[in-house]
Amino acid sequence: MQKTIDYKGFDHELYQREHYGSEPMLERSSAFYQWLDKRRSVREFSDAPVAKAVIEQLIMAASTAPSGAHKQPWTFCAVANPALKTKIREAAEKEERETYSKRMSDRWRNDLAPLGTDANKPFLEEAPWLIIAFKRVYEHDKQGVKHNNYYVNESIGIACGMLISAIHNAGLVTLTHTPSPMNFLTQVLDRPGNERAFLLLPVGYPKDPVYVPKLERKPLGEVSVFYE
Ligand code: IYR
Repeated sequence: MQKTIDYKGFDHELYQREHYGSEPMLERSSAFYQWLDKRRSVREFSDAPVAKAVIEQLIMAASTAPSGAHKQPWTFCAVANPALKTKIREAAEKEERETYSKRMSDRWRNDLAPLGTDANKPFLEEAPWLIIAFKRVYEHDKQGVKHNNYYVNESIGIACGMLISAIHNAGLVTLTHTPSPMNFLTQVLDRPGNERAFLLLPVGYPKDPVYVPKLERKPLGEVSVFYE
């Protein structure tokens, strides 16, 4: 078997799939679901450190995500610097105070009540790392010409999902924090004009003990329709 072939003028390499019989396939699928089902958004963190080498692997895992035309239109900024975390917390809480008091509808505030969230975001200083995912809307080519990336929201959304799974796999916790508007992160982290903040994920160990809202996930019948 050839390892590489030419396909329409471009190199293609042999894809080595994983082989499972039907029983192990079902067993693995069920075990994976049950393991993912244990993941919870945790809002209270221990300040115990997490090695930079771990964060690097989490970001590499996220960056394996499929993306439009394989442009990988993302930059993950990992912040451990305490002064920067304080700056981010102050700016985020300023926006969140506006959001919770003025921008949110009563209905939205009521929907959030069971989660116990408010404008205070101590996890932005307590978690040892903050990973901020920036989407890269366009790139400059060698001549300095702008080229838009493709399916940027879909691509970075998938990458963030994979990052969240990688964090869970490491035995660490996170939550999806979405201060709105998020453009203060461009200034605080000195990002270039083609990047827009998409999602902020604090990463670390949970406070011990920690409690999370008692939630039910929708059953299969409510989230799927099968056409056979
Ligand atoms: N962005 C705010 C508010 C918030 C909104 C939703 I929808 C949530 O599920 C949780 C929080 C925040 O990050 O607190």
